[in-house]
Amino acid sequence: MSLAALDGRSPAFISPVYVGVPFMESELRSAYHALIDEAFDRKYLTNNGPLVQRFESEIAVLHKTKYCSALCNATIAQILLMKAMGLEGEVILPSFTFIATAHSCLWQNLDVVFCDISPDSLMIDPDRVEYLITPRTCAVVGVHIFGNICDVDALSRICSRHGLKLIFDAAHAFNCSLGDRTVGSFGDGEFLSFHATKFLGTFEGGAVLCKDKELDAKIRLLRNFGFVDYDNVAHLGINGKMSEASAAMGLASLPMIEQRTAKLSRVHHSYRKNLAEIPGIRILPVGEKGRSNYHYAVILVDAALFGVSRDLLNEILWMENIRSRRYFFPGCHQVEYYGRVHRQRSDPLEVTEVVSQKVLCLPTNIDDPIADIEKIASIIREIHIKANEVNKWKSLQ
Ligand code: T4K
Repeated sequence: MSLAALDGRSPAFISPVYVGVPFMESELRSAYHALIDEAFDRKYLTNNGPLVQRFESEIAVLHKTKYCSALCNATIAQILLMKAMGLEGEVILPSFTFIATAHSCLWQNLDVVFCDISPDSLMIDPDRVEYLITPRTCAVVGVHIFGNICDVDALSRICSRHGLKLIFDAAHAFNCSLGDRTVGSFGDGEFLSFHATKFLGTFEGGAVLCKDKELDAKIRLLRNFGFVDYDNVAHLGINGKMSEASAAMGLASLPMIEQRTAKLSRVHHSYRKNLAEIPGIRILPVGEKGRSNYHYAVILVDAALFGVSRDLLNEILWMENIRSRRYFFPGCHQVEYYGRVHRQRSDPLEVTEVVSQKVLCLPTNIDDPIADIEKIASIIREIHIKANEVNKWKSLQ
């Protein structure tokens, strides 16, 4: 097989294949239009409308939790959750996450203390959390990444021992579980993302899931400027509301979750099978401890064994129109803003730094889960076989 980079042939895929391409089933389009027609007829487009309320109750039932407040995105969901909890001081969180998890803490005037991750799960390492707790620590934020669930039991034990709030960023964990315990039942509060690139997208959107009535009520006040009555503003709120258009997209998408999961599970297992024999490529296992939505296919590239660095592999894949992504590189502690402005106390983050140099997300929502993945895997295999030529090509650039 030839490579576009070496042989100058056209890319293996005519159109780019992306990580994070939204689901666009034909049934989704018609169901969405029907719900939007309802909103047009009602002339009610936002401010806790009937579609938002329906969406909230369906999400709460699916996640077997008591309360769900729908919001404009997951970043605002995290900020409002932390504000409603009245957090002050330091928050312990992984650096290996999307930047929004850390930024939300700073928006709430909290100091971030980055904690290392476990090399197997790529999620916050509870053993490291314990070392980072000080009298200023008020909360721990775990991030359930790539469709897997954090070590929630160890984190719960640590947080109850030290009187800390426990929050989970469940942006990647829609409808995921640990055994028979579903997201929505962990910690003091969790939040989902319904961004367009997520398993269930509402253009933009997010939600807080919790079991505490007062916490939910507070978030509802905060998302609506802090109004407690028509003319009475009792809190420093913000506009964090979800629109009816977003809720319509969410409601239209809910009947698709089984077929999406089945497709993505086929994709994941196809990647596992096709990449298994390639030296230096490890595919992150998902769904081994419970239900996953299989939305991410993540590989870790050992450059010494594979023969080519993760970054060069990424570059060559892009030349084939395979738009792989380096989620999450660099770790939050290494992005320019955090280096310049926030010289925070932190764990040494050795695992985070190694993992963020190796990780690469491959496209999952693709047209043909079997043929397309065989093609992507054979390109990756070819890059390994032709490692010397590929490295030479790069050195001549
Ligand atoms: N916590 C975690 C762990 C998260 O991963 C995220 C978000 C959050 C919190 C915060 O959630 P939100 O506040 O966003 O609800 C994307 C998403 O924008 C972001 O939501 C997501 N995580 C992150 C992992 O990915 P970018 O900056 O990489 O997006 P972008 O524009 O490069 O798009 C990614 C790929 O998706 C592209 O290759 C093209 C494709 N795409 C994108 C869009 C928007 C499409 O094909 N169609 C589209 O409409 O952040």
